[in-house]
Amino acid sequence: MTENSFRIISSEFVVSSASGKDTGLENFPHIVFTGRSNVGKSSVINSILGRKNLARIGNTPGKTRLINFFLINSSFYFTDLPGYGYAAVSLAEKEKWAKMIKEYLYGEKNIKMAVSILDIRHDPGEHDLSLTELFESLNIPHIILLNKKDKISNNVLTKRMKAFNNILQARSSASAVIAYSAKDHFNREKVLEYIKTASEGST
Ligand SMILES: Nc1nc2c(ncn2[C@@H]2O[C@H](COP(=O)(O)OP(=O)(O)OP(=O)(O)O)[C@@H](O)[C@H]2O)c(=O)[nH]1
Ligand SMILES: [Mg+2]
Repeated sequence: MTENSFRIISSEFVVSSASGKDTGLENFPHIVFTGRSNVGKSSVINSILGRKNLARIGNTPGKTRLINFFLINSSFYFTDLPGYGYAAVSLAEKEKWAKMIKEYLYGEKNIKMAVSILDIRHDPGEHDLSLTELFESLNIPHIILLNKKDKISNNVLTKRMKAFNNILQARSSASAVIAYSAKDHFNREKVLEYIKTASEGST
């Protein structure tokens, strides 16, 4: 890492909210993290920030029910969206989550980038794909992280990257598809490059 590299200097939890509205958030860029429940959103946020337990990591899928906002380097926000697709949650609850996420994505004008998190072992589901399409239609630049890379061999990694690129080609305009591990921080520096660009993002 060179001297002038972007670094995470500070990170703090700010607020849990259904929308981020009326919570006193500053007019700073937002970087949004999305993904199915249990895919490792909170773990990835902790890994990127170099924190052990800032974003709460749940053993119970579907634990994060509100949108969690974190202030990074006193100048931009990380947004941890509640995970979707957890089977044990009622339809009414799922619809409530979908409405909350959509209202935030459509309503918040400071969103500079979305980070979609998938499990590298599993193909993306319809919900994952429709979210990347939504980002595209809202002109939100996005990257895709294939998390839990530590759980597969390098041989399988090559196959999975190919499979993802084939599936995503048709449905996604993500700027990058990056294998990641929240456990051993594989590709953290690469992801920080994207975070840097988005957090400095001109409007
Ligand atoms: N081996 C491995 N385990 C991981 C990785 N990322 C997350 N996990 C584990 O996966 C489980 C779910 O992680 P969370 O970070 O809570 O997932 P989440 O997407 O925030 O889940 P919800 O908030 O419930 O939607 C935890 O047991 C984590 O320890 C990874 O890169 N490698
Ligand atoms: Mg979580």
